[in-house]
Amino acid sequence: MRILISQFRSVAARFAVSRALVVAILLGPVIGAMLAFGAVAAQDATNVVTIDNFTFTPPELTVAVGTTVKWVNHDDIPHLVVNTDKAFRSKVLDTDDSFSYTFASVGTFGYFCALHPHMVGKVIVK
Ligand SMILES: [Cu+2]
Repeated sequence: MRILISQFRSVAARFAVSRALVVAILLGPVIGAMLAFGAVAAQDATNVVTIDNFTFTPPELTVAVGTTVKWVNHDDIPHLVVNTDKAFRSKVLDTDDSFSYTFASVGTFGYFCALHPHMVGKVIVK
């Protein structure tokens, strides 16, 4: 009887280990994907200017040379992103449309919406 119990414990212990292994194997890619998604999301968040309620947010963004900034229109009316010095100009951005521009030189790049010129923002490239 004692032998039977110790055999049972050994089987139970092995089962616990294998179950932990299965959980680890299953969760590995999930956690990896979550980390990768988090990294991408974090990177995106810093370089995105959202357009909402006739406002560019953040109104002032500081980035390093070579950074791509993406403007996304969340308003239900169209907007544009036009650089004051004509370095870049988006097409008309409808709801959820986006425009990206890569800043290749240092400077301060003011921009506005050609349809609503009171909407202004700037990107400072260092
Ligand atoms: Cu506009």
